Amino acid sequence: MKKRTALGITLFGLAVHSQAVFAAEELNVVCSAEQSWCDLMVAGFEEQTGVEVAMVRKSTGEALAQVRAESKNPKIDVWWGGTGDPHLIAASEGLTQASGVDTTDLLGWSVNLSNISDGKTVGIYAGALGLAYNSELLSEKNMKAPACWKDLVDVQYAGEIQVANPNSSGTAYTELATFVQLFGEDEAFSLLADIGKNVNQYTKSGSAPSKAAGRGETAISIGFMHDMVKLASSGFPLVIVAPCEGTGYEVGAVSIIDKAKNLESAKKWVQYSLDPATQSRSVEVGAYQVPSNSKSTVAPESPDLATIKLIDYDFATYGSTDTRERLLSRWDADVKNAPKN
Ligand code: S7P
Repeated sequence: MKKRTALGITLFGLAVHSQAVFAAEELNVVCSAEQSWCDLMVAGFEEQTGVEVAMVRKSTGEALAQVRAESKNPKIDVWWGGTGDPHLIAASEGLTQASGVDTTDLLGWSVNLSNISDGKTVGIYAGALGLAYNSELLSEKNMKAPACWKDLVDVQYAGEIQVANPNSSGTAYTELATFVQLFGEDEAFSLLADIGKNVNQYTKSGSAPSKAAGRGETAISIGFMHDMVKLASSGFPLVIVAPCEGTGYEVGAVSIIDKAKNLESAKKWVQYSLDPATQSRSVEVGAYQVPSNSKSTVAPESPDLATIKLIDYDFATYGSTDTRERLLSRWDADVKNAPKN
């Protein structure tokens, strides 16, 4: 009887021990890039580390809203992808923490984000903003091809332009911040309101307008050129335009959430997402952003940022809470709710 008890205790001890050894590490990720890229990143990470990842895809503004709402008890460990400004805002509000990652091989625009945020976010890719038009629809409707931002106010484009809402979309916030930097705030808002007269829909997601243009549901879209390249190289009749006045760009980012419950796995993710081997895989899903690690392979399809007239985008200013809140309130009042006539 005594013997059986001793054996029972030993077996119980073994069971507890093996549970501890085999309990899988976990990681909760909010991903603000395209779904196919998010899925590829998760599969690669699970394979490489054995960590089990639960991932949800959200537009950048929505991801920021979730991180803010859960600040006392975060469900997310790491936020990967999406434009850098909201990542910088999260950092300045104390919602993210430094990852301690080595930035030696990273390009200047990536390290810039890290410097502004005391290491709480870092750049993973870059991409320029532009226009695309559906060439078949344009010739069918006898419309001229736009070459500049200001061309978009022309009445010939009434109901033919689609762009996202900057409250939810990082892409559209980049557009808003770009207009303010290019034209000055008052002119930017009057231009956006005039273009708004031709807008058929403000979408939630930043890549939706170019997908709609590809399918011929709208003639013109505003968005990131790399998203347009993906559609054009899949056979959609899209022509991509770098606007004549110049344009802004994004630095996509990765951040570890403050009080992350799976901190070690989150750090592994940041490391993994900056690794040239990981970054070079983005072409597998047609993600043509420029990668941030100087040792990563740049796809030949990626828009060459050196040949595009880029503004000197002020990430510190446009990635601050005050500026973003003020510009979004004004956009709601002056652009979204502006009369169409
Ligand atoms: O992965 C494509 C991409 O354009 O999506 C991100 C974008 O911020 C997420 O979409 P929203 O505009 O809806 O927030 C970009 O960072 C990225 O390049």
